[in-house]
Amino acid sequence: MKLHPSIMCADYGNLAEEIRRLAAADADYFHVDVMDGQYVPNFACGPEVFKCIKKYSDIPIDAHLMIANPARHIELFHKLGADILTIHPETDPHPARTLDLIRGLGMVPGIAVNPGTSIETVKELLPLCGHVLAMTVNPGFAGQAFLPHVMDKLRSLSRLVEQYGATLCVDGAMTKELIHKLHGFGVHAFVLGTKALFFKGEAVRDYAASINDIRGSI
Ligand code: S6P
Ligand code: MG
Repeated sequence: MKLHPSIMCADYGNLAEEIRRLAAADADYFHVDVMDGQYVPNFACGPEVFKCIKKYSDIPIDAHLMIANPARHIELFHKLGADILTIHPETDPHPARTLDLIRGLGMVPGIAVNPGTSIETVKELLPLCGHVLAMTVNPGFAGQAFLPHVMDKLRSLSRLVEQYGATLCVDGAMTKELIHKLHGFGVHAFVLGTKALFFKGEAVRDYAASINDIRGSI
């Protein structure tokens, strides 16, 4: 099981220390949400965040591009050290070409599947992906409620993604309980946000204890 803490949920006033503590807590990847205020109604995680992660840890980066026309910026995110690079195919007129470009640069190409997107719409792209990010909230914000209608899709998607040898990762409103349930459906990677790791109101969050607790529950 791979756990991907979402860096946009960390304490930005203390980012270097947050990165060090998450790395020491045995996170598998840093999930970095890049938002452009155009494709989604929010802004998040520019190049400085990537540089900070690289400076303070050697944990690989899973970059989730919520930006219009992602093809324009693939080389930039390669230079910034992304290991997995996920695009939203509906923002790109030629997603198949962009996924090839990502693979050609040595990164793992990924697509995100929104709660309102059917599997049929993205099926042709699956053979080109190493990573499929199933959204269980609408992209744009952390801290939203889990959308239960996505559950059925996750079941079918997990079978299909496995067939193509890619990894299915679930993003949005994950809790320890949901992770347990989805693991039973064949999902093996999870983005950890406000409900699984970055709890509000805790003076110092114990990342190692939360991550151990999630791993132990499987
Ligand atoms: C949402 C974004 C996510 C959030 C993630 C974590 O647009 O793609 O990666 O950061 O959802 O937050 P939460 O609170 O939903 O678990
Ligand atoms: Mg994300």
